[in-house]
Amino acid sequence: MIETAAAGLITQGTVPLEMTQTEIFQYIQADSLLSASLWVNIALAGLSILLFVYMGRNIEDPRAQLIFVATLMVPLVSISSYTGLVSGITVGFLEMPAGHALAGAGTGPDGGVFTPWGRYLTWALSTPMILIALGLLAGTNMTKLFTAVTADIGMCITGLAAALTTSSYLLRWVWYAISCAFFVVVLYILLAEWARDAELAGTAEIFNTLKILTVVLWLGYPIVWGLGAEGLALVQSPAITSWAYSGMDVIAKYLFAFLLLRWVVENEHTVAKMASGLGAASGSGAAPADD
Ligand code: RET
Repeated sequence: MIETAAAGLITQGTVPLEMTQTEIFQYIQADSLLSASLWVNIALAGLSILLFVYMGRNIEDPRAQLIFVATLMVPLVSISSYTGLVSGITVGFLEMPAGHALAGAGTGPDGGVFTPWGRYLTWALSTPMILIALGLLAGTNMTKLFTAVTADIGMCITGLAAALTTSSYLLRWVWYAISCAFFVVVLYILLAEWARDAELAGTAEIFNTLKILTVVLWLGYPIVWGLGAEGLALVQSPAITSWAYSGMDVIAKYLFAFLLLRWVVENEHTVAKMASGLGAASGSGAAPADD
């Protein structure tokens, strides 16, 4: 009974059971352009971890330390994410539904489309860390931080749903639209709320640099998804799509983190002077004791 149900799922293309993990691993290694896009990030994430630990060795202010820890989590999640991808654990070949340009015509076995679903899943851990670091830098309050982080997790998980949907082409785009709606919330907080908070907190200069870098790069992700094999399939090569994500990751994660941490090291006193806790900018946090 269970076996019949499972066989049914497989023929509908719902579960990527056509290839073993070893075969997926070998598929990735055989495509040197594709595997290079993953190995490069493993190497850069490793170097970033070492560099950031070194940079943060003398930081003493708790708020600056929290920014460091959140930022350090970004390459830590990244190295795990890319190791999962390169070893084939978090990659599948999914049969696209009717209406999709690659229905039955992907590069995998039986025309399955290369789906690195681990990317979308691990973004749900790494992108909140980026936002927490940015929010702390802007002196945001708890409400805005909570809203940004939860909307961001919503964006990643519904993006994952879009990538995994094989029952209906329309439904893939419905999930995509829901994910974009969450993304709009994140963009609003970054561009409007935190930009204003950072002015009050005295961190506007570095915040604005990081805000522009973040907004411009993050906009690239839904564009790559939309144009790549999982979306409209205008670009069909898994390697090119993977390089697009990997390239954006290098700037959105490692360069972003480096710029932020370098600033925190040089301006620890500014961070320390922000009121303790969240809400430093709006004055809604507890006022520091006057003793
Ligand atoms: C998806 C597809 C669905 C629509 C939207 C997306 C946005 C993804 C973003 C990802 C950012 C990732 C980063 C990772 C760093 O570790 C899921 C591609 C809106 C914005 C910065």
